[in-house]
Amino acid sequence: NRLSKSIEKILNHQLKKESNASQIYLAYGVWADSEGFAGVANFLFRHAQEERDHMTKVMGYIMERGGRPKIEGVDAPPADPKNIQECFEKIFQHEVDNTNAIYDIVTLAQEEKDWATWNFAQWFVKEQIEEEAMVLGIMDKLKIAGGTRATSESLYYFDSQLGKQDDEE
Ligand code: OFO
Repeated sequence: NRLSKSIEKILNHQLKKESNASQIYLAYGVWADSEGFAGVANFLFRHAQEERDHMTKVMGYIMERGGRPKIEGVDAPPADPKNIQECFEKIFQHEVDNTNAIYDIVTLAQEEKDWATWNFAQWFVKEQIEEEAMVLGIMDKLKIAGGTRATSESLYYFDSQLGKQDDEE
């Protein structure tokens, strides 16, 4: 059966959120590179691509269910972070916000007894657990490196490790 109008609408909202997420990671990656954090930039650029993959996943699902994806303009990314700590704090807040948006899809799918969409959204529920854990893990490493008082040596090490980090960690 086809998607209901309300499910189509919430999925299109999510499609746009994933595009915006990709833009945030891109913008922060450019910022990180300009600050000399080549490893962080590399990590953020790779993640921007993952967000774009999330967007196309939602787009594909809407089409598969007979709906019409809306490809709209993306929002301007937020201002540059003040420092590397704020960069990851903002990213973490963004991921928590995205998790809540996914939960809204699950809730609506449940209310409408749209079990296909409910099942589709479970992939994102799992993905958000991983993404939040990944960002928290990076924030822990930053803390160990000395937080705002980190030496340039420890930041250098942090940066080179992040450049090599496996995205699906
Ligand atoms: Fe698409 O998972 Fe992050 O935002």
